[in-house]
Amino acid sequence: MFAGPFGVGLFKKAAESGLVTLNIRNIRDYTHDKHHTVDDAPYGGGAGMVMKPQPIFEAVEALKAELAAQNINEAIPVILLSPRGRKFCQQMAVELSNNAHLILICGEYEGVDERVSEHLVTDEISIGDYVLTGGELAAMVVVNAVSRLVPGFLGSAESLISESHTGGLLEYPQYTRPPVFREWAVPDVLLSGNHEQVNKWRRQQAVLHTLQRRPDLLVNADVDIKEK
Ligand code: 6GU
Repeated sequence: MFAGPFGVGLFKKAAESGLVTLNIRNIRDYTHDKHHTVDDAPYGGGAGMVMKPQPIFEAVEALKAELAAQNINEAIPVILLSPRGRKFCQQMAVELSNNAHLILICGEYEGVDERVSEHLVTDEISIGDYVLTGGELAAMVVVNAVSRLVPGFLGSAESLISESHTGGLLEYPQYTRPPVFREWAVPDVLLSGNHEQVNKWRRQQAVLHTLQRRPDLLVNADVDIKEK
């Protein structure tokens, strides 16, 4: 599943240059029985299966041992992707990007033995209020959002400054050539060459778009009294 999204574009480039490394493990490789069993029926009954603690603990311990062998001994966040987790946001991506290493565990919706949450995991993350069949796509979302914040990942650091969710506002609208497309003209101010007016317009548009589409963001956004 991971080969596709991480085998193209900026991530591929960053991986090739050694800026980011993805080290994917299959939980089944850490089982000890003939059938490589990773789940079992829930105690107390009920539908679905529960992921066993042993293969998950051993997979994480193996990763930590490999890092220790490379003299990497800092505390490494161990994150369980689960619909029960804290809702992922840009602020969390920024915080996670300050770690040199992260361990992500892809849970399954039916559940993971609670001892994983209690004794192995340092944080549980969900990517939104909807249900996926497993944590893999969520892990890819987290890896993508965090990786692009690694210095050098993006071509220009500028694209990080004005993008949506940085500063709590949505990004202002962008236009490119042609100046008139199907009779829809680019706003005059953007063609004026007046950078002060352009910046003022962009700021107003960012506030306006946020008000119209995501008023919830304005509560914590970086807006002054006049903009409020
Ligand atoms: Cl992290 N896992 C699953 N299975 N579903 C989700 C999710 C995670 N985040 C949102 N929905």
